[in-house]
This record gives sequence, C-alpha cells and structure tokens, in this order.
Amino acid sequence: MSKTNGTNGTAAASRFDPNFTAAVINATGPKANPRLKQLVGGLVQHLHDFLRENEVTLDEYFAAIDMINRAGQMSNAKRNEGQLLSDILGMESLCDEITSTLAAEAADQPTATAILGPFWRKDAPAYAMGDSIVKGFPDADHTLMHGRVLDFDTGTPIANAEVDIWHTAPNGLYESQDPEQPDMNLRGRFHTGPDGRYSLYCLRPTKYPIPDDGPAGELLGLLDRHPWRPAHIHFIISAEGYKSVVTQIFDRRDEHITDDVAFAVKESLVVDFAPRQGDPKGKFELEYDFKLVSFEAGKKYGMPGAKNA
Ligand code: MBD
Ligand code: FE
Repeated sequence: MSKTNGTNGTAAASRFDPNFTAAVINATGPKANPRLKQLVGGLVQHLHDFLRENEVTLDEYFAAIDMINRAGQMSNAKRNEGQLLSDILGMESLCDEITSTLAAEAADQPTATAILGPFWRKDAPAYAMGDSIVKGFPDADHTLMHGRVLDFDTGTPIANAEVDIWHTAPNGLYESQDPEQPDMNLRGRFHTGPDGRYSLYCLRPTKYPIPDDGPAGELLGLLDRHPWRPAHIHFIISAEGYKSVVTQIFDRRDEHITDDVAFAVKESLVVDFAPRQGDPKGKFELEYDFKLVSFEAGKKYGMPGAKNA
C-alpha cells in the first residue's frame, strides 16, 4: 500500500495502530465532568486523526509545541499571544458564530403568527375537552393534539383561552369547498381548563393545491409557479387580556415545507407528529404549546394593538 493522501488516518485503512486513539480516550475515568470528557475525547480523536492523515513527524510536532510554549511565555496582562494565534486561525470567530447561533435558537419567543388564509369561518362549533372535530374519514390519520396556552412573559397557564382550529379533509378540501362534507366539519373551538390545557382530536393534515379555477390559479400559471401548500393546520388562539395569535402549524415531513405557495412557513411552526400506540381514536399525537403576550406586557414591547390601560 502506498503512502500518499489523507486517507491513511481512517480507522479501516490506517497503517498505524488502530486501537491507540480509543485507548487514550477511554483512559478517562467515570468521575470526569461529562462536558469535559466530551470535549477532550473529541479533541483527542481529531488531533490523532490529523497527525495520522498528515503523517506528522516528531520534528514537526516539537516545532508546534515550541511555538505554543513561546506564545505562553510571551503572554501577560498586556499581551495575549494565545488568543492572537486562535484569532488568525479563525477559531475565536467560529466560536463566536456558534455561541450567537445557540443563543438565538434558545431565545424563547411568543408563538409566531402566520396568515389567516381564505378559509376561516366564524362561529365554528364549540367542543368539550378531548372531542374530535372530524366527522367521517375513519381510515385517515386521526391525531390527538394537546398542550397548553401560556402567558409568554410569566409562563403561567391561561385558563379559558380559546383554540379555534380548522384544516382540510384528506382530499385537500375545506368543508366549505366540499359538498360531500357535513357543515363545519374539521372546524372547532376549544377552551383551556384551569391548568391552561387543551386537548382535541383532528387529522394529521395533507398537502394540497390551492384552487386554480380563478385569477390566482391563472396568475400562478402565467408565473410558472406550482399551486401547493404544505400540510398545515390553522389556529386562532385568543384569551381575555391577551393579543390573539393567528397562526398555522406545518408538518415537517411535507415535501412542500420549503416552497409553500403562500410563503407562510416559519421554523418555529414546523412540527413533528409522533406515532401514538394503543388509542383507537388516534394514530398520531402532537403536543404544542401556544404562548400569548398580554396587553399589559405588550406595552413594554411597544406591541401594536396593546391597549393603554
Ligand atoms: C389555504 O388553505 C390557505 O391556508 C392559504 C393561506 C391560502 C390558500 C389556501
Ligand atoms: Fe389553509
């Protein structure tokens, strides 16, 4: 086997002791801090791979050690040579990007809004906790959806909040478009209990093309655009003293999640339906909390629509 490119470091192909790196990593004892164990283990793995892939010799290695020692010896309260080295290798900038990305992802937000669309109807039937909005479709993907409505600022559950929900049948039609469905099918209004919880049965939604028999369809055709909306469920969440949220949730598995004809998808509204076992009423389950901003707290954000008390 010839000594050539960077593949020498891979475990299978290596000409060097295949057990060596694992032995070093596994020397870490059980009482080591788990994060430290992860970091040092990963560092050893990458360093060893680097040394093998580049077939670093002892002369090269000692030159690097000497450079690190000189950087340390030169550093003091007025001079930080170690950091300067890390900066010119891009490492501090990369950690900066990682840190700010994690912070942005972790930051809690009120429930994001999404467009109302043309198919909301007022006065959908009021249902009791745990009821189903589905009439018919025994073989469809019935889903238990549940969660809480929370005050965004305090995290407190909101009692008697209204969850107004509507979605299409598996044929992609809202009941108002479909003479085959009973009036107000797949629409309903639920109210949270004292613990802020709601619970209902609906269907796992289906992607569908928006109606193409009018000017909207005509324009899509002229623009060479497709008519598909990703599978979604609509909601209006409202509660006394809170700004209502008009929104939609989207099924992550949908092929149109990245090219919604109505451009409404936001990452925080993309959900994963979980399979549900042992429930004759539902094959899937979805837990989702809605977070509302109170008019009181909204004043401090300059929230549009916040009433001045
Ligand atoms: C829909 O079902 C919808 O939700 C939107 C926003 C546009 C067209 C059809
Ligand atoms: Fe819709």
